[in-house]
Amino acid sequence: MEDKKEKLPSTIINYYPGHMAKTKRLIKEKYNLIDVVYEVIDARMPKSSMIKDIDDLIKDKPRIIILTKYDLCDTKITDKWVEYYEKMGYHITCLDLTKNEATSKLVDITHQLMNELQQKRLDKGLSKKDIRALVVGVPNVGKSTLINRMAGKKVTTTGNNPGVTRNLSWLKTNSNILLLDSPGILWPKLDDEKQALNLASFTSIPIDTLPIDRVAIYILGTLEKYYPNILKERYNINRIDDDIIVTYDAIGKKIGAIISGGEIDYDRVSRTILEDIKQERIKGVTFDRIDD
Ligand SMILES: Nc1nc2c(ncn2[C@@H]2O[C@H](COP(=O)(O)OP(=O)(O)OP(=O)(O)O)[C@@H](O)[C@H]2O)c(=O)[nH]1
Ligand SMILES: [Mg+2]
Repeated sequence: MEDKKEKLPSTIINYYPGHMAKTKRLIKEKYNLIDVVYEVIDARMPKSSMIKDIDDLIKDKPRIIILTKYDLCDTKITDKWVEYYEKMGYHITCLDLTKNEATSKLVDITHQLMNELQQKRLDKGLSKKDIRALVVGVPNVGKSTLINRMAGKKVTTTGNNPGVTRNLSWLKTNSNILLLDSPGILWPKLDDEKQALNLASFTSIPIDTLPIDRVAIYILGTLEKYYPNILKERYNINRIDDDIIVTYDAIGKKIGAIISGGEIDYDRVSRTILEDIKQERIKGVTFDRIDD
């Protein structure tokens, strides 16, 4: 365990599969058709799940930031981020997409933002147009789930893994808004270590992109720092030791991750921690902090 910790790779992660570059190219081709951009981010990582070079891609198009998975976040912290982005002048809305009524506020904001454009058309004697919105974001944040909600039925595939959507496609909703679903995108070099670890913690990059124990140790450290009670309750441990390995051992014993000779199966402990976030057994957490 200790050995592995010392052999950490450099913090630059080259995870940028070809389909992401292709997606950006296709978005640029469709740029002129797009009226508004829905930038979907995960409420548990309001900073880390923002696409780094998004401005290059969408330039001056009107943008609405959508924080999904609001049901899984620490609302106290995430609400501070919402205020922060609002102060910066962004339009922003939080959604729990497990609930049906979720998207009506977003529809209202969209039509408000498009009011001027529609009015110009009416002034010219044209009819109102269907609004075309690009739905964009890092992998697995809920872009396709949002579209299905807005369509009121399953029109695009979803799944709890990064890289489920593979093509760009226009999909109809009930509210005069056409949505362009797009595959999750990142940028060529994930050179911010904390951002990469957050993306890995919440399944926005594949599990094998970073060493799994590196991610699990980061999750444990973050839970210890901000959410010790969630950590204690989840693994039924009474106290948290300063030495993270002691915590690892305690969790290993509680979940029965023991290999022959009574050693702790650290790999299994790491996988369990990641899986517990993925399967929503650890929730009520937000890892990004404004003053970090
Ligand atoms: N609890 C909860 N789960 C959500 C929410 N939104 C999406 N999910 C889940 O998140 C997972 C990913 O959703 P998708 O809609 O496939 O994500 P995506 O952004 O389209 O992902 P890619 O196409 O892989 O980039 C699925 O398991 C969804 O059920 C939400 O608001 N709350
Ligand atoms: Mg998708």
